[in-house]
Parts: sequence; structure tokens; C-alpha cells
Amino acid sequence: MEDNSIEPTINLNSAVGDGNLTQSLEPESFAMGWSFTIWECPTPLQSDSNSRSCINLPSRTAGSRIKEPCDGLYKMQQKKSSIFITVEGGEGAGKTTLIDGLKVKLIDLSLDVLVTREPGGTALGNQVRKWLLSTEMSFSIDPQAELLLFLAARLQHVEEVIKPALAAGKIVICDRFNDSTIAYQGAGRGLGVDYVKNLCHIVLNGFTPDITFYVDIDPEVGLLRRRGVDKEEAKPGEVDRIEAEKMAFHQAIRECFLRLVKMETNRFFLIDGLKSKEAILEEVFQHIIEKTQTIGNHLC
Ligand code: Z5A
Repeated sequence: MEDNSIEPTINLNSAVGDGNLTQSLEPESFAMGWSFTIWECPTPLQSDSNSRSCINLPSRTAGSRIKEPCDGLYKMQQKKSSIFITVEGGEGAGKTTLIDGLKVKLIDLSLDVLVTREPGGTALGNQVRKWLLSTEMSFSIDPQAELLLFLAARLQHVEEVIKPALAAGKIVICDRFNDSTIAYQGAGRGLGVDYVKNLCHIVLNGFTPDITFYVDIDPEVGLLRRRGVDKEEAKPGEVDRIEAEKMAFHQAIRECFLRLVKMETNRFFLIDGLKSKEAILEEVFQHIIEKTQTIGNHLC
């Protein structure tokens, strides 16, 4: 497994006390999601060259907290630092653009980020992607078969890629997940929203993202945007098999996404896809910081 350890220095600045110090460090001052808490600080703090007090943490500190001095170092307690984020939306909503920007911002904070997508992310997922999206496939696909193929690809993706990455403390950002299946197959194909929702729950044994951003855009605008971008599944200027559906299909999907957002306000954030790329990125980034703090506090 990849070694994700780092050795950060935490500057305590005004938090220097004479011993019993309980201090949660501001998330902006170090990597978001790392939730260090200085539990007790019974020895005099060291000073760095700028006369600021600091503690040099030992390696493997992701999501840890300092408990008590041990062998000259500080004992750490592990807690969850990983987070599973999904981004949903119709065609051309700006999901890929948003995820690319988020990745850069989070990596700038020294966070370990894994970006993946559906269908895809594994050899099986990429194969399913080809079958389901390519305009060159000459066979027809029954809607139930399509649903089961998306779910088979997802199960493989979760077990092979997503869960191991989360277990390693990474932030996982996935372009589309269960909500796409509920909207596209449940509402768009008419298989039934509740039926597809239940099936997703059964297949993944309730595995759910921590945060979901739904980027909302009128499908007419989204499809126009999409036509300017080449895709591996369709020839330049063309659309893929699902994009090629009638406008009513895409409108039904949008309406379903909007209903899902209202049903799970704890997990979903509704993002206006007509805002500028920069504004969307900043808004989403702030939501992640706030939500991560909530998750961190909850797990303390
Ligand atoms: N599908 C399904 O049916 N069931 C399932 O369970 C799953 C998926 C998982 C996957 O397509 C297809 O599979 C999808 C649903 C179905 N159906 N279709 N069609 P995909 O992964 O290949 O593509 P996509 O997810 O639909 O993404 P996309 O079309 O590539 O769009 P996007 O990622 O949201 O947009 P983008 O590439 O970031 O941006 C598109 C253009 O807009 C680009 O030129 C950007 O520069 C521009 N853009 C982006 N943001 C902005 C803003 N804010 N303002 C102006 N312009 C912008």
C-alpha cells in the first residue's frame, strides 16, 4: 500500500499555555480533514526559528490527535479523515470542470485525493462504459439489463477502488454514483425511482457518499455545452448513446435529481450550474470544509 505519511509542523501561536492545553487547530491553517486536537501538552513546547511554539509530529498523523507524551513523542489517536464525495448532474453541467478544480485545491492543502468516475474506475467499469455509452455498439440493451450493468460496475468500483482508498485515509471524489442511476434508470428509463433506490441500497449494502454536490442546469444548456467537447464514446460533434435520448428524458432526470436533493438535505448540496466556474469551485470548496468539520467533530 502507498505510504501516505507526512511530518507536518503544527504552529500553536496564541495557543501556547503552561501545560494543560486543549486546542482544536483551525482547519485552514493545515490540511482540511486532518483534525488534529492537542489533547494535553504537559512539557514545555519547543520553539521554531520564528519563536513560534510548535510540535513536530511523528509520521502517520492523518486524522490523528495527540493524546499524551510517549517515548519523547506524542501519542496519536486515529480517527476518520477520509471522506467520500460524489458530484452529480446532467450532461454538460460542469462536473468534470468542478472536480478538476477541486482536486488541485485539495492537493494544494497536501491532502491525498483520488478522483474517479462512473461508469469506469476499474477494468470492468471501463468495459461497461464502452458497452453502455458507445454509439458504435450495434446491439440493443434492455433498460433492466442497463441498470444491472451500471450496478455491477459500481459494486466492483466500490470494492476494488473506493473502499480501499477511504481506508487509506484519502478523499475520494467520484463523478456520478447511485443518484445518477436513480435519476437516469429510475426516472429517465421509467424503471421506478424507489425500485432503483432500493436496489442500489441492497447491492452496496447501504454504502453512501458523505457529501453529494448536484450541479443543476437546464438540459438544453448542458447539451449545448457538451456538443463543444469531444468524447471517447462518440465521434467529434456527436453525442453518446444516453445523451442522444429525447429532451423529455433529460428533463425527467433533472426533476428527479431536484427531488432527491430535497429528500436528503444532510448529504446533498444544490449548486447552480449557471454560475461561473470559479464561483462554483469556491462554493463547493467551502461546503467541503464545513461538512468535514462537522464530520470531524462528530467523530471526536
Ligand atoms: N449514467 C447512467 O445512465 N446511469 C448511471 O448509473 C451512471 C451514468 C453512473 C456518463 O456520461 C453517462 O452515463 C451519463 C449518465 C449515464 N449520460 N449521459 N449522457 P459521462 O461520464 O461520459 O459524461 P457526463 O457525466 O454526462 O459528463 P459530461 O457530459 O462530460 O459533462 P460535465 O462533466 O458535467 O461537464 P464538463 O465536461 O465539466 O463541462 C462541459 C463544458 O461546459 C466544457 O466545455 C466546460 O468548459 C463548460 N463549462 C463547465 N462549467 C461551466 C460553467 N460554470 N460555465 C460555463 N461553462 C462551463
